[in-house]
Amino acid sequence: MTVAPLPPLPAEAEYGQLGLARAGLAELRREDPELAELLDAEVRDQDTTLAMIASASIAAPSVLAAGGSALSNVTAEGYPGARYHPGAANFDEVERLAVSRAMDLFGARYANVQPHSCSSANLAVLAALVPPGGTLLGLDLDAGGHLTHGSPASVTGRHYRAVHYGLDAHGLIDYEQVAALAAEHRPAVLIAGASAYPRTLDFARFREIADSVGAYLLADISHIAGLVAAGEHPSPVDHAHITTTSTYKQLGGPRGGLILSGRDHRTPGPDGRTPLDRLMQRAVFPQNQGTPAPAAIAAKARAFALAAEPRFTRTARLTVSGAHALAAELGRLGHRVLTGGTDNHMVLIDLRDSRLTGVVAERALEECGILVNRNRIPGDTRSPLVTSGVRLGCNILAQRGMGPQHMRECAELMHAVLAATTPLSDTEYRVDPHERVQLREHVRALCARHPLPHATVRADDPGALGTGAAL
Ligand code: DSN
Repeated sequence: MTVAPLPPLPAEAEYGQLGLARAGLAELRREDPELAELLDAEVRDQDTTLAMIASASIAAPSVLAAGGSALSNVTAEGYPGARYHPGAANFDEVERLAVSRAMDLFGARYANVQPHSCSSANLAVLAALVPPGGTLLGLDLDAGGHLTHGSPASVTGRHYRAVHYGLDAHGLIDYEQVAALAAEHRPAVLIAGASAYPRTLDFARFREIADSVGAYLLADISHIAGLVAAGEHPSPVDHAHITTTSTYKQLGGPRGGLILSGRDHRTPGPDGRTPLDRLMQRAVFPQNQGTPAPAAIAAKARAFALAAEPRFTRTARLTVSGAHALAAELGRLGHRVLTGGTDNHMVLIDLRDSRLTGVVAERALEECGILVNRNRIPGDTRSPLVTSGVRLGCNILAQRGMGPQHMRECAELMHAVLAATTPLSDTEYRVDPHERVQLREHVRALCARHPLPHATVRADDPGALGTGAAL
């Protein structure tokens, strides 16, 4: 049989990911303008909106490119060097890179980069460490905990006996109560972590309590992972047996999760023999997930590299100092700031003294181009869809280069929107139309002065893709 000569490779610049990205975006524009326009609109909206969502950050174009890369086409269950499918040579190297970068970034001795989210990471960890029907102890959802920390709305509150600790009169974690509940209920796992808690977590204290009852300590740092990586919040990695995090909230990574372990990585699991690192490997695959997401793992590798750079550390510092200033400015304007301030990126506002509910504040602010999210506050009697508070975060403001000196303007803008809002019921409201137009313009101008990094690509940039759409 005669084999025809291979056609020449395409020009260097167009071959590989760059060629794919260009071809993909051109194809989208040509064949699916409706979708292409929505993707472009999203880039424009993100650039012209003041996002203060505490659980969000902006991924760099290279993270988005890795996440949309040809690795998406690889199906390979298992781990590097031990896959259940062929064709994983590049993916093996990418996963090894992601694991070693994650360990370096967090000073960990074990990392698993396969969880599709931190929720799935938590489910895997709990399934490995808590027997069916066993007890776990975590922060109450209403006090700022997370669904997967034993909420009745999650399988973690149905398949386990979930006990919850709460906050003291100042809105701070009540470590005495944690210790008392641990002694009374002897949980298999104690969870340290929160979705809406603006203060520093004392991981050493949590570990002492876990040790006093023979529990494993799971630290879920989804909301503060960037601060931990940058040294702006104490690290739990050598205090907790296992640490979990999502990779998008504060790490500028793709949607995904991560499991870490530090000095306890060889500590035996519940069977008294299997070390925790081996237990976690099995817990993720095959016990809780099948195929990993190779392109997302490439994007994690890229995000971990960026998070190790000095620029990330500078942004993390700006995030914390900005949040501190934002809390102070909002307090000055008469808003009730929970716990009186913040130690991290997050500010929680209690709206109960105002005429507005959380959902009304959220929607009115969104109309004027400011994104915050409604949040229940301790003792809230309103439903999670309505709530009596809002949660703000400074991750994205800091990525825009906005720090303490810009927070007066941000706080005054928020205050002006809320003052221009007339509630008609718990969910209905009216924003003064004249004020709305003016405030929206003000927000747009503020965003233009502090554009998102990389939101626009210069036409003369050799890497320009000719569209604002993410890859
Ligand atoms: N856990 C949700 C939050 O805190 O906003 C989404 O990641």
